[in-house]
Amino acid sequence: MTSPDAPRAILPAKPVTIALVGGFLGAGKTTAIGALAAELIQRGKRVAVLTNDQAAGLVDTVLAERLGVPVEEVSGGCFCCRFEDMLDAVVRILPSEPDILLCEPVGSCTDMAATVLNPLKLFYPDAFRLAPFTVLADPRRVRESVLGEEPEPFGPEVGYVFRKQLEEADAVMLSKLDTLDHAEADRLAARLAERYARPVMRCSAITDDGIEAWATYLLSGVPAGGHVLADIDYDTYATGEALLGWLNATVRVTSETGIDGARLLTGLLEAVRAACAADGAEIAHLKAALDAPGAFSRAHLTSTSGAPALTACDAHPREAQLILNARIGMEPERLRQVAEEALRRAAEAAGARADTEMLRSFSPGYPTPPYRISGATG
Ligand SMILES: Nc1nc2c(ncn2[C@@H]2O[C@H](COP(=O)(O)OP(=O)(O)O)[C@@H](O)[C@H]2O)c(=O)[nH]1
Ligand SMILES: [Mg+2]
Repeated sequence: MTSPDAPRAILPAKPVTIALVGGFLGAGKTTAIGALAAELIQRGKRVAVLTNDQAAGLVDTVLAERLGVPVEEVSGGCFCCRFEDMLDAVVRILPSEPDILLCEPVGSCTDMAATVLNPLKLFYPDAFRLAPFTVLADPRRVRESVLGEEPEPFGPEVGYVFRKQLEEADAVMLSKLDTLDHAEADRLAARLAERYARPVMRCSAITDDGIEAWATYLLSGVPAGGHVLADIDYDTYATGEALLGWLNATVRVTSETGIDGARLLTGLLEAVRAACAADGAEIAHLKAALDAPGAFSRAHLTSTSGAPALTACDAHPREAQLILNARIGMEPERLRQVAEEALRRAAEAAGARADTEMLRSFSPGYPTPPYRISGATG
């Protein structure tokens, strides 16, 4: 049954489980979704993925497509503000008859329980089963924004968004477990459990530690969306989001002698990182992918003080598409300059030509979700 007030009718052949995997920018959502998808597929489940961003041109979509499962992208705003676009994307993916749809909301968004989970529950009680809402927490950001043990690099309003994300989780997932020793993992998990009074799980999407237990939990029938934010201040939330500069670019890269993906991507991220360090701007997530038939490389950075994490292939294609996504505590216009200069320099150093096809830089606008249902929906 579809509720008469539902924005549109959705009637899958059988109910689809929807699992929202939230968390701040760079927390490890896309990587964890990849590991979770592999685990679910091994259990005989049909998996599909929904990616989401403020603008088109997503590294995450390319990464999700590489999982070999059906993928749809919702761009132009978060699931909450683009609820009907999210429904359209779900409808597009239904012909693949997924058992479970893994959805990654924009990492600067919160209030998902009220604006996405509750509307889904209310409007589509028979079309969807909601898996518990997992919110991933990067250990470093926990120390900064929950425990106050390190300075908050983006300022208090972004810290507010980070804490609201955890506050509405059905379960908190301490991510990047492989980067912690046992004592530190125990300490952070205990502090999170004490503060948020709900299950705290741990995982590493690199070693697969904790992924099996997470899959079992998601399929366990535990109720979802039980922690709607009662007192969210949208002005503070909007200020936090607007402090982040956003940039999505797609660039055609060519080289007669072949493109060295590792060199190009490392050079690109290093150049952006150096400019951020000079400006005192913190990187939330900077990611780039170089995509050509039979040749795929990618690199990420999740802080200005880190070194790029690179996964590169040996092939040197003559032509490739470069996708650059940056979410940085920097004015969008400055971010555009930094990215353009970094692209120019990295291409030159790699002996390649870079032609920008699309480049957008902006700050996310005030969140205006069309549906906000704060009461119990049964
Ligand atoms: N060490 C470690 N790094 C991880 C893990 N999961 C993700 N990462 C890295 O963290 C960065 C951001 O990951 P991503 O999944 O794109 O984060 P998202 O923005 O939350 O989707 C990438 O460099 C990943 O390789 C993990 O379990 N362990
Ligand atoms: Mg992601």
